[in-house]
Amino acid sequence: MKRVLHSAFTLVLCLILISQISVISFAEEGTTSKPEPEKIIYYGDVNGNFRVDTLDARRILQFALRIICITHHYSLLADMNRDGKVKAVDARLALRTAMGLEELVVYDGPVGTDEWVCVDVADIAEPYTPTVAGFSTNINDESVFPILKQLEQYCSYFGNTCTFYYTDVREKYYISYYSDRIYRTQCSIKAPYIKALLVYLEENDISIDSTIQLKSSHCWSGHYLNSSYRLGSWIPIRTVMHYALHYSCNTAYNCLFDTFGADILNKNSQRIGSNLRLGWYMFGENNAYDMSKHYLDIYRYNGKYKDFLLYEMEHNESRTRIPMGIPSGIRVINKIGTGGGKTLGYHDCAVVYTQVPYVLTCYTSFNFTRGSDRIPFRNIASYITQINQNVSYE
Ligand SMILES: [Ca+2]
Ligand SMILES: [Ca+2]
Repeated sequence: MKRVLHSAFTLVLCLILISQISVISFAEEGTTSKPEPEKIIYYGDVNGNFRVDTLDARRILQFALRIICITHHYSLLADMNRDGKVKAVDARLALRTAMGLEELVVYDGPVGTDEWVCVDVADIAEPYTPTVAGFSTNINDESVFPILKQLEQYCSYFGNTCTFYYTDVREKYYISYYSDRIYRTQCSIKAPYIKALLVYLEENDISIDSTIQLKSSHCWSGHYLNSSYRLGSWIPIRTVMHYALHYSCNTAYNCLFDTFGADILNKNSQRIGSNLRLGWYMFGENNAYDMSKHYLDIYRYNGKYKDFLLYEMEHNESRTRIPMGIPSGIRVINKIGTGGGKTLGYHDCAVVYTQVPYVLTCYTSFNFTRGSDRIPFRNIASYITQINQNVSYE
């Protein structure tokens, strides 16, 4: 959407500019008598007066937008950048030429015919127009339109119980499905928190092998750290992080959160432009769009503990959602989130290392007691991978 708006904005700006300058040049033409120009044909002269002025730029823009037709001969002259097509960029170049910002270029091609031509519809790249509510994208690469259509239809089965946000790590493209819908983060918060904490440790010269104490207030029943260590034990930070990422152990995460606090994450959220904030409680609320910023941040993390973080996220024991939708041989790091009751949330957030890697954050309110509800994650990941691998990044 952003790109479409941007190009529409550029065109409108261009039109305003052209109309304003035309008025000025008319006024000037009316008050002075210019000498007859030499009879040289230049690129951009689409009305045969041997000059390139704002009237020419306007005609080229109107032609490129399919508002008017011009003769075949003038369509050859209108191709300012000589790419074989007449588009808004040619009108912009003609305008710059008229304003003296570009050199006049003598036309050296063949003389065209007097036949009237119009811009072919196929030459205008139409943006993809979704039909399913909640679905949006800025992809206008026609080669992936059929897969986008399938993904969109697939999403329509779930209504807004499923949300996701996709972007490649260059942030050139996005696909969003209800990605502004708010959920409890569940355990998908643990990887962003630990990434922020690793930066904090490095900046404050705290060793990842220094120890923190396991207290009774940290303990969640049925979670791993408290069944492996006695209360009051001093445990290396590295080990506590391993439990939080590998087993998604709430006791381990609580031990880190209680020791180091919420600000570590909140400051990082502010830095990367995410609205996610934690208060007294170690889980927060946000949406798939904001969470994608945190996983992009994990992808971009290049600090001392990068290998540790990526290893733990690649070898965690919950790999049945997004990772199972990715062809083998492609590296995937992920962190799931699962919770029931009033704060129902069944999520997975991943970085997928395709040729141009991407982030997929999938937030849902699926019923986590049904194993079959993992399958949509895999299907969405599969569609997204095909799209990511087939769009042009030029
Ligand atoms: Ca002219
Ligand atoms: Ca052109």
